[in-house]
Amino acid sequence: MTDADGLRAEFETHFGTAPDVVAVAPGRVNLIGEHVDYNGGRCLPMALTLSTYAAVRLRPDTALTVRSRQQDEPWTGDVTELGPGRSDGWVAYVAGVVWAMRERGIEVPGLDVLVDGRVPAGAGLSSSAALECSVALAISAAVGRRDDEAARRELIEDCIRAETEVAGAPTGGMDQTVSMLARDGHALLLDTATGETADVPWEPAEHGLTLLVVDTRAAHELNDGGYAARRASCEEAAQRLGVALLAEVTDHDDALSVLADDDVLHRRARHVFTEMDRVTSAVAMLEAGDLDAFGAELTASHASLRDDYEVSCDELDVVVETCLAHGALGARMTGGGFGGSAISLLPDGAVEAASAAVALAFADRGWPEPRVFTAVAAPGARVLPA
Ligand code: GAF
Repeated sequence: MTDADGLRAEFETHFGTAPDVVAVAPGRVNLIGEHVDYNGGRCLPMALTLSTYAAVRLRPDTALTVRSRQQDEPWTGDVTELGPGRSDGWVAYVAGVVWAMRERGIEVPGLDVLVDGRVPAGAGLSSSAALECSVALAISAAVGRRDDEAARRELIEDCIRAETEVAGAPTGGMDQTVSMLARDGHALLLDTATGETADVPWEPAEHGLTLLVVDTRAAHELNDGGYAARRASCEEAAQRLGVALLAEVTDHDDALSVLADDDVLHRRARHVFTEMDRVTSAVAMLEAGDLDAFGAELTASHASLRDDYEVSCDELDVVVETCLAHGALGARMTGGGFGGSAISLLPDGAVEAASAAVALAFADRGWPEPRVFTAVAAPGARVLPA
């Protein structure tokens, strides 16, 4: 039985009939371009095979029932009474999407929803975007909307509103965009200033390399203040520099001298400026097939996130140091930070030893065993055939 078949069967058990639509949407890792999406910069995420499934059935009334295979209790409400402050926890991501779609004028009636989240929550792998995007795409298909890039871009905006306005995590949109638009075998180069995207081939196996993901299991939340504080610093720096977004600054040295009197703002802005430059070099290195140089950009990104942006933690630093000591071409934390996951680009033959060394380093420090897996670039969200 496939994951989708299992979900359909469970949906029928709970709701008495089959779902109208089942959709799936992936989590992600970001290869490079961290904390630049809310600054108008470019980032390079890729979708994971780890995904969330959503089964949806339209109702003849306005009742909304949301169930999760990972939660015991269902949540019930009414689609006419959703919005900021009306739901919390994991339900806010689902109810938020329904609210945002209705706000946009889509006639979403009452719904029965069952989700199956296979992206570990709190791992910095965008379980929330996977949840939002699977639900949004399933509802969109169920109400008979077309599925093309323009429609998906509207759904991305709905998912971002769900996350920022209903779930209360002031995130930047990278995760929803890659979950909706990723292509198999490619990373997605997203220019957050224009919304333009380009598919960048990501096939490290052709170079004898593997991308390793390590979920440190160190707590990671995007709506507990640290993330918002970083975003606020960037906004303050932009204001002092007279621009709307830091990506608009053309003379970085000059801007940094303007911010020199405020050590924190100076370092936050320096991370953003240098990270935007690293994305440009990293993409050029990838296109040139120079994975050694690409890896060096990853490691430099980590140092900047650790020292200037201060969003790393001991667990992430230990993963990076251990992987580098075991032959990684590059390694860095990925996603928002404050815990969560790190990525490492390793020669195929070094993966086993590096994984074992990371596990040992964690055990030595009395930390929970990390979750370690290899990742290929997977496709974005899709509706599954009935
Ligand atoms: C999280 C956010 F959701 C993204 O929007 C992005 O800001 C990322 O942290 C940091 O690059 O994943």
